[in-house]
Amino acid sequence: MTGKSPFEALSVETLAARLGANEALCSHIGKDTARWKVREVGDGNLNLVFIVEGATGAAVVKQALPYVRLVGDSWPLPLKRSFFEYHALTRQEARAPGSVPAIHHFDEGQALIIMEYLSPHIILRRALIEGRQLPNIARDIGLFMARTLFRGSDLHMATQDRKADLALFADNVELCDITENLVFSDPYFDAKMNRHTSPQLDRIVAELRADRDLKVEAQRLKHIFAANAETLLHGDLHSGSIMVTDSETRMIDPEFAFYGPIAFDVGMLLANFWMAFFSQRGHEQNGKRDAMRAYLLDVTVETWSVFRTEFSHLWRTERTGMLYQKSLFEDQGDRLGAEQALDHMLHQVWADMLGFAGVEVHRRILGLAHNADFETIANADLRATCEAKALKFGRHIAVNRRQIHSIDEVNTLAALIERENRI
Ligand code: SR1
Ligand code: MG
Repeated sequence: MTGKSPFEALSVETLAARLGANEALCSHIGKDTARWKVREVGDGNLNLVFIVEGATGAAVVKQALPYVRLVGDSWPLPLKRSFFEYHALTRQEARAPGSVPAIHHFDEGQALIIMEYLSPHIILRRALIEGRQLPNIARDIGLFMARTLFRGSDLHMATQDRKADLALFADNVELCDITENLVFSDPYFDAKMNRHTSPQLDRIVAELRADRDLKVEAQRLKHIFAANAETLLHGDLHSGSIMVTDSETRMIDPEFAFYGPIAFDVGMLLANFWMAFFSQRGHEQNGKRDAMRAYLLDVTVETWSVFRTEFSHLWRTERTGMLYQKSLFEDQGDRLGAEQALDHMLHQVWADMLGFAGVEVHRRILGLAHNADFETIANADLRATCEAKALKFGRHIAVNRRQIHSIDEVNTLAALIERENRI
């Protein structure tokens, strides 16, 4: 199969015949296609994902479809998202080595990426639902975010390189459009594809849609998302985009990559930890999850702390871009000036991060794309109780983001809301 043949979706039945001559794949798994075993394992919203095992190894073949898999061909989506995913992965590997799967091959025409099969990794979201406490995720993800977000910005890059990249990723229009609508607007009106646990959440949903302060804040955040082309984002950094073992963490699926605000990836990620926290009450069939809840709040503290510390370290050691040049500060003996600018920047990232986290919580409960943390709670009343608390938390941090000063403050609030008896 070459990049010149017309696009055709792979299937379990056709994959070996179509990729049997692919040198990169054969070199990793063996060229005897009779021994290949193919499984389709994609459980995301958009793409096909195959695991192909051969005599000498295994690999993942990920292929974009010309539509949204979750919805069907009534919602077309360009294949070029695979191009953005490939280019984002190569940049993430350069900026945060070892944090993403190795790429074996990219075929733009067939919108497919052949990459390293991560085993025995599982999706982080699944591990958190199972109540597993992974020791390294806060450190690994905090470092990943600081390194990719700092090194993809004008704080570090040569400005001509950053501008070329900005132009390249600016074409990821349709995936940005998904985020712009699904995250920042749809949850706050009666959008066609919305759904929520009903009737249990009906009253709360009506209250949120009538909440002027919340809607204004959500639109302010959308404005920042669309207008603040600060760095190359992962763009969809939730716990379903991270694969883990007890000792390893890898980020996957950056097809939503584009130039946006540093705070977006951080907020989306922390929102998913807070949702995992609020969902634990729904997963207590085999025992209390008090320790898991404490662990999840600790993870938010450590992730933010690692992100802040590494970002500050890079600010002091790798600030080679055209922003806040050393010639204006350190080179004139004004280290304090550089520290002051860093403080201002981190303060802004903090406040915007809280806002992005708040709306991410809302969209996962009120919009089209829900998450398994809540969805796997079979008892609808119990699910709604967990969701209602998360909604309340999300509203508070989005609207009050400029008045909240520490992650301990946020977590004290989360714990208070989680223990409330009434919703
Ligand atoms: C129609 S796509 C819905 C969601 O799935 C992806 O993982 C993104 O989070 C997107 O918002
Ligand atoms: Mg994805």
